[in-house]
Formats: sequence, C-alpha cells, structure tokens
Amino acid sequence: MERIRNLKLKSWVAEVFALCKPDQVHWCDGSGQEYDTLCRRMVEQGTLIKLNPSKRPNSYYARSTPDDVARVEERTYICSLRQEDAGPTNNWMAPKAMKTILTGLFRDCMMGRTLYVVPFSMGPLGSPISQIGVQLTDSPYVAASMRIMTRMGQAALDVMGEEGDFVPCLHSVGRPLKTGEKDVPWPSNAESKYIVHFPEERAIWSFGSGYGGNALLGKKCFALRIASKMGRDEGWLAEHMLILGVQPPGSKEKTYIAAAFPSQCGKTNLAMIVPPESFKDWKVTTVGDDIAWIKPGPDGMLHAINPEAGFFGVAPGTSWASNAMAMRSMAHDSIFTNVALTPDGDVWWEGLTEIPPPRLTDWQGQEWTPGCGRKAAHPNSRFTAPASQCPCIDPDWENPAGVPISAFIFGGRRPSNVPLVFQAFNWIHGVFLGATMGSETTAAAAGQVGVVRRDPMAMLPFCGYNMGEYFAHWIKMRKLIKYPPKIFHVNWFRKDADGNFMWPGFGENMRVLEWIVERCRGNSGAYESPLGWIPKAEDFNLDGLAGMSAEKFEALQHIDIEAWKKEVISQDELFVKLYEHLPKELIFQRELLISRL
Ligand code: O2Y
Ligand code: MN
Repeated sequence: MERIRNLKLKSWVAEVFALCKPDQVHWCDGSGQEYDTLCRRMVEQGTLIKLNPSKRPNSYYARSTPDDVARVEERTYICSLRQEDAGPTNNWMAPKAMKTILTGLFRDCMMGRTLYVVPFSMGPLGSPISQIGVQLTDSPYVAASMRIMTRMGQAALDVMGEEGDFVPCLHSVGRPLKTGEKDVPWPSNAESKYIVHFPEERAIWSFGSGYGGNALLGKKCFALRIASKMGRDEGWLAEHMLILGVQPPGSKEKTYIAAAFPSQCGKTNLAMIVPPESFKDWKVTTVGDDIAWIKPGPDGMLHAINPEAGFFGVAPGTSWASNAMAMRSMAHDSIFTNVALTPDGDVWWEGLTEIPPPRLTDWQGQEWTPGCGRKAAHPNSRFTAPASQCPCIDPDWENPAGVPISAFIFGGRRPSNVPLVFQAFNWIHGVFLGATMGSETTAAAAGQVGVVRRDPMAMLPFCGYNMGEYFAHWIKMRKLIKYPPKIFHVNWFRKDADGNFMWPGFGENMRVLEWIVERCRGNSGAYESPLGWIPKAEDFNLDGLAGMSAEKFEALQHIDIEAWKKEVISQDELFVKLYEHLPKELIFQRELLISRL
C-alpha cells in the first residue's frame, strides 16, 4: 500500500478495510500472472472449472446460485439528493437513509475474505473521453472478469497519478466467512441485494450479488448510470449503443454508426455482422457491442469510444451461423458463466448446435440429456471475452479520439406497424423517435402478446437521472455539434398477417446499413412520409434477395395511418409519467406527427 501515491484512494481503501474487515488486501496489477493465479485459486476453491485446454485454451467455467443469475432492477437505486432528480422511472431513496442501510450491511461483510483493489479505465488508457474507476470487491471472480471487461491494474493507477480523481465502486458478495468456515463455490446473499448509485457523489455501492451487471461495476453502473449523469453535467452522452464501421467497396472512407436496441433484439449480432456473399466486398468492423461514450469533437462531429474492453454476451442463441465473430472472440482466454458443460470439458448452450450433445452437465451441475424438460444453459448465461480477440474489431477501436459518428439508429422488436427503416426529418424528430421507441412482447410472455413496452433509447433501466431531463439533454446536444449524425429507426421484426417475418434479418440487414450509409453520404433516395424519410423499393438494394419483390418490400414499409393514430395514443403513457420534466419540443413533435397522420 506504501507504493500507492493517490491519497484519496489510499484513505478510501483504509476506510473500507475498517468497515468491511477483510482478512487481507490485494492490489490488482492487472498482469497475466495475477489473472492466472486468481483463476488457479478459484479452481482450487470450486468457483471455477478449467475448460479442456485443447478445446478452449486458458478458459474457465463458473456456475452461480439460482438466485443470482441476472441484473436485479427492483433492487437498483438512483440515490440523488432530490427524488425528482432520479425521476419516476428509477427506484429512489435519500442518500443518507440508503448509506445508513448500506453501512450496516457492509459492516464486517468481508470477514474471512480478501479485499481486491481493482483500478480500471473505462475507455482507452489516457483518452480524454475515458474515465477512471476503482472497484473494491471481495469476489475474485469479479476481479478476474474486470481484467477482461476493462483496462485494469497498474496502467489505470498510472493514469490516475497522485491527484487524479476516480469513481469509487464498492462491492461485496455479502457473505462473510466465520473462522474456519469452508467457502461455497458462488458466495452471494440471497436475502439482501442492493445496487446503489449516488449520482452527485459519483459513487456506487453494490451488495449481495456476484453476477454480471450487479457486480462488474464498470459496466451498467458506471458506464451508463453514473456516466449518463456525468455526460449531462459536462455536455456528452453515455448511451446503451453498439458502434460499428461500414466501408463500401471502392470507398476510402468508413462510416461509423451507433445503434440503440432494447435487450433481445440482436445488438451483439448486429455489432459483428458478417456481410453476406452479395456484400462480399463490403467491410464491417466492430468498435463496441453494448455501450458508447459520445463527445463533440474538434471537427464538429460527435466522436464515440467503447468504454469497455470485453464482451459480456448472452450465450444462448449465439452460434457459428448467428455470430461467427463472437464465437471466434470466445475461442480462448474467456470465462463462461451458467452455460452447460460437455463431458469433454467444453461449453454448450441452447442454439449453439442444432442437435444437442447426448449428455451434458447443466448450469446447476445436474446431469442433462436432450428432452429432459430443462434448459441446459440458463437463458441469461454469458461469455466474457476480450474485445481484442474479435476478428472484426475496428483498427480504431482504441483510438483515444474515438470514431466520428455519422448515424444513430434506434430500433425495437415490433411485429406490427413499424416499417423496416426510415429516417428522422431532423435532430429533434430523431430524439422523438428514440424517446418513443419500444419493443412488443411476444407469445413467449403468456397473455401479453402485442403489448408495447416503451424503452426510450434502450436506456430505461440505465439512465442515472430523470428521463425527462435526459431527453432535454439530447435536444441540447444539437447546439454543441456542427455536423449532427442523421437519425434512423429500424425494425427487423415486422410480421405479415400469417405471422411470418417479412424481412430475413441477420446478414441481410447489410442492405439496411447500405441504405443508411448512402443516405449519410447523400447517395440514396427516400420520400417524405408521416413518419420520416422512407425508402421505396427503387431506393433500396433488393438485388438477389430471395423471396423479396418490390410489392413485398412496399408492404414491409407500409404505414397504416389508422394503426399509427393508435400508436401515438399508446406513446402517451410514458410521456404522461415524465410530464413534469418532458421538453416541450417532444410534445410539439407529437403534435406534428398527429397532424401529418
Ligand atoms: O444480466 C446481467 O447481469 C447482464 S445484463 C447485460 C449484459 C451485457 C450487455 N447488456 C446487458 C443488458 O442488460 O443490457
Ligand atoms: Mn446491454
């Protein structure tokens, strides 16, 4: 600890040490040797299983407890000084009252455990867009995962220096050990979980969970909830967006696009889209698959970085057919959580292969055979893989200046009403499209077919302040940029009257990207519709697309005026909820849409 020069860090670690009473402190340097030691100890302890090195070199497998498998939104709080600043879409408690509860929970909570000090940079080391955080955690699984998901260790401490600031992220699994007590493979606290953000103080406290977004605090807690508040105060955006680059054949220029989709809409797949045979000369590169930090650059454009260094992707449904790039990213040096284990020591999940292996061990450690009636992998099981291992990672993904963004895409799962693609008339109209976006529930949610859940900009669970103020911030951002990105809306999921998807999706989404890129470059046509600029069949590349005629494309793009009048009414619910802070510009946009309809 003597070698730690940052006084704020030194005294915070001492304070947490006194409160949580760990047996020892380990300052993470982020080295490969340290990672190997952490993993080896977790194997000895039963937290990790080492996968077969000839199948999955240097990779590990973890199983959580059944009560700790996903983000816990109902236990997630934004503790701003005033409730109004958290807004009606966030859980809130006064910071003082919450600190009293948390201090009680954290007291002695690390007894019998090691406290890991995990310094990390969100974003490329030293980039003016990046931020430094330090996570104090009693979970070696979290420390090892943070090495994949962030730039972690000594390099981050060096950026921080003696005086540099950082976001303190305190985490405990909430399961102290009595003297001589044997640890469990996945310690967590089944009774008490709190994921708490103090936006004014820029601090995070997380208790009771060791899983994903609850525990890897650089991700949703810092890079979205705290960073969205920083962005609002400082004039930038922290968004739930993938970032990709598209380079048409013969063009020297790459067009970068950032896109927001709610979960279950194929964000990681789009981020790593493999152009189909008909687009074989097009290049698509990935900058990020989940989060974008976006700042006005000196050239008048918005520039984006991916604050993360790894992918924490949903395993089920990921396969060589759906996402070959993700498969190659996780081929080695990865951690898998809550997937199934094959008899030869590799991983499996639903959708990985058409025919499941004859025998597996499932995510709860039970024997599993096809047709046994249970899922082998948990539906929210994950792979944690370094982004640097993605074969289509963009050469500029670590450029400290970020990449210039030409287009934003908002999208959702909308089986009816919403065309494949259209473009906002202008920035404020684009903000309105993002603010009203939503996804329809499918037959999987019993009794709820066709219900639209609004998830503005896919940020509903991740905005660290009042959502109405968030819309106002988006509107204000226009004043800070000379060349605003064009804004688009897409829907891959429209169905016909017989319930069949009208668009093939997957690699063919390249055609939509082509129209968007050429729109940004002033090369593709569109006509004015009540919803925005929309391509007709002649404006869109349908060459060689099996089963798609101009008529079918027109049906895919059809705007049913009566249905849209109902849509506008259904958009009202969230606007009413946010009314007190809703910018008047969005109310005007709604009026304009009604008058166009
Ligand atoms: O369930 C979790 O803890 C993970 S949530 C997650 C992980 C990666 C990317 N996105 C998400 C999300 O919920 O949007
Ligand atoms: Mn996400």
